[in-house]
Amino acid sequence: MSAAPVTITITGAGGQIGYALLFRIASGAMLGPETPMRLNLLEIPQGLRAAEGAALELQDSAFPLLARVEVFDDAAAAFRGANHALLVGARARTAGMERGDLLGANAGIFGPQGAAINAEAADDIRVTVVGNPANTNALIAAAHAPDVPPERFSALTRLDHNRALGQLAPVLGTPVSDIRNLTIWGNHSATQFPDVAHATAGERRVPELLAERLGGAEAARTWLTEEFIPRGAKRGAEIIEGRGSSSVASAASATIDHVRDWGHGTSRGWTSAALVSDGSYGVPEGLISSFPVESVDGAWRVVQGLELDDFARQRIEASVAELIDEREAVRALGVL
Ligand code: NAX
Repeated sequence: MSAAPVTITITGAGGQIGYALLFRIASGAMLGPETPMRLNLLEIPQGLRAAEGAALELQDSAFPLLARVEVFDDAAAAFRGANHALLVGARARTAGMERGDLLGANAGIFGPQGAAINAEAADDIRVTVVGNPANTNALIAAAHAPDVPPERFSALTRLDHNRALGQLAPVLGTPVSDIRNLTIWGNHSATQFPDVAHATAGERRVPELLAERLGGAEAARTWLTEEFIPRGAKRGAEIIEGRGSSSVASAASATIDHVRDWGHGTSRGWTSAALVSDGSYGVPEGLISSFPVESVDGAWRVVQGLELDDFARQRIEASVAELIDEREAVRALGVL
């Protein structure tokens, strides 16, 4: 272990996902077993004690890769020299809160954090936004960081991707590790479109295998539209119903997968991530939307040239329309 430590800033580190994430990062699951790290935990005053408690536990875990852990309530100090920023802390919707209020409250978090990243982070900073509404929060942060190349901003749709894999595997009768080239398109919200049209399981095409397993192409289509897609869209609520709390460990695990693949490359087909659109697949330039992505030499690239049928186009358009609405609402607040 001779490399210089990598600095990782985690916002909302005193929250639930933060707690599930920190120990996996420190164990080396995200950047690999050879990369020492410094962890900067950023919280607001109400969350500081929890973050400090987590920092004590990190110390008590004696992770060999953990060179230092510090807790901050000042964004500029927390992002100083950061190579990775995991923006987890966000303002949750509370009873009676309108969408505009929610977007505005989060703009008040992600705008200043974007500006602090712009001013303080290392030149190779990579930003992963987890806090909801993740796509639009990433858009706001990127807009406040004009010196950071837009492709260094991403929002997490890997949890949606992993959920879709988890749903498909038992129906296909294959392990998740055999399934490749599934895509989550659009927004990390109920409008997201999980697309299996290009997916494979081993040597087989997923649509064909589904038809075989479910008793025909029509039955497979019905399963996709009436079970698979709605269940993915409502999975967060299903978890809340079971656990009494939103997804935490699976969200942390997906964050680890996302950042690991970004740095180390996608070796088993493509995955899904929300990136700044370059206009691919008709998604308006500049929106942060989920795409099929590969990571090559430490950079995400949208997989090009996939054929989309009318059903897929309509689903993607609906989710993109929601992203456009969110962008317009934020513009109306004067944040962009
Ligand atoms: P918690 O409420 O447990 O934790 C959030 C933490 O963020 C709190 O400790 C709070 O003090 C802190 N925080 C708030 N504003 C902050 C700021 N300006 N700077 C630094 N810290 C700040 O929520 P948790 O369950 O950890 O979820 C965190 C976020 O992830 C939420 O927005 C949630 O909706 C979102 N999720 C996103 C997912 C995704 O796939 N993109 C899935 C899981 C999760 O729903």
